[in-house]
Amino acid sequence: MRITSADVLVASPGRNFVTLRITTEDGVVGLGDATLNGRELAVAAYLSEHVVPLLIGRDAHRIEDTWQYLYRGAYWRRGPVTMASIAAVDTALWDIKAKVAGLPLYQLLGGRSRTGCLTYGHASGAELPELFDSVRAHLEQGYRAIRIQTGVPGLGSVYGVASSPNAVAGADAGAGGSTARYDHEPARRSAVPVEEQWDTRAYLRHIPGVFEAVRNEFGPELPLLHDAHHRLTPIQAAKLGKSLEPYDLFWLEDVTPAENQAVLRRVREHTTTPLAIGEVFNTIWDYRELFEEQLIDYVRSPVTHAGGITGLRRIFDYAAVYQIKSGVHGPTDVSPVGLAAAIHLGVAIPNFGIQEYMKHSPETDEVFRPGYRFEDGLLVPGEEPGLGVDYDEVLAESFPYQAAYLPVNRLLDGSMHDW
Ligand code: GCO
Ligand code: MG
Repeated sequence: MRITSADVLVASPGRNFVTLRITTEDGVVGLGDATLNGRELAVAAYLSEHVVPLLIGRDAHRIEDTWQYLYRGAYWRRGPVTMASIAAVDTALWDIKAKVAGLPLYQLLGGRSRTGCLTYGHASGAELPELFDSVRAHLEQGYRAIRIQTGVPGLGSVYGVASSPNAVAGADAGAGGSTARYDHEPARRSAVPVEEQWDTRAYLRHIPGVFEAVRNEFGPELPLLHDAHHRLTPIQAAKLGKSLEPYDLFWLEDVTPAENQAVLRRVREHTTTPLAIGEVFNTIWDYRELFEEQLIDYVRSPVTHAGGITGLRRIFDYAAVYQIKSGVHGPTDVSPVGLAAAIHLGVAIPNFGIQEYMKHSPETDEVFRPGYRFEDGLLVPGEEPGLGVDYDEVLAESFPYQAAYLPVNRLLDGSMHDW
């Protein structure tokens, strides 16, 4: 089954997405997500200049061999641009194989292990009353686990807090568009990144009180999560984990910058708060030390950035040896193709933990027409063959790419900090 064409589709229905569409000689079409927030065109160029020419004429059934060919064959390994490109090819080939088999993709991954993927939603508010309203709105929508992010006194806009408390969850954030939402969409449409301010000591003073208030309001049972977004030193992270222990978090995410795996040892020595990391990782090698020393509890990599179904499934199998579970990254910058792939993988693997779910904008869903459903707090894959996503190219063309960036962070003295 030869590949006859591969198209790199860049569009901005609500936000920017890069989608790879592979077509075989029999006319079977597979989709892969290659979106890398704020660096979309780098992946699009890597794909169209260096990957698409190598795909034409290859046997679409040879998924593993194609993965190895693109990974080993580049000589220059790893990195988000390379691995997002490999992920897109891999996901599209799995989509094709499942369509040819006439089965939803999860059937090829071992079949269903569970009804659906438990999700967590993003509640946020600059102040507590808005945060509580946001938690209530998520509970009404059926979410059974909720991420908590708030403003920090003295700081302006901070990571994780939606632009307006009166917003409707799931409405278009527009990556800088006008409609606000409860969910936090950090990318902004502009020629240069927005600059935010950060003060770690103010944050560390504020956050335990927020969780105390949320527990007092919503009780002990609701699973709560929090994202520190790579901003702390090991000892600050240890202190935060310890100070949040009374509030029984489901996880504390990305406490330190992810490059240095060894610093998690210090954090782990001091706290029993479960740790999640890996949304910026892209290969199994990024996890080796963390798994073997059992320094984390949840794996955050998405299909889109970690080499596709093939790459991420290998990571999950390795994690399972150490009782570490999945916690797949599912922000709005992972397209419905990437999310569908995560759902198929999530219902099949033995060590599923939780799936992040922020809901895409209506424009995004109109272009991608995903077959998955959100029901009672779970994401459930559709039963159509393949991934169950159907890209409307004509509609997508009415949403051309617009430059958009994630913010950058500066400390109060003006120096750059991790965002
Ligand atoms: C999350 C992430 C996102 C990222 C974003 C970057 O936990 O969902 O931290 O909010 O910042 O995906 O592109
Ligand atoms: Mg995160």
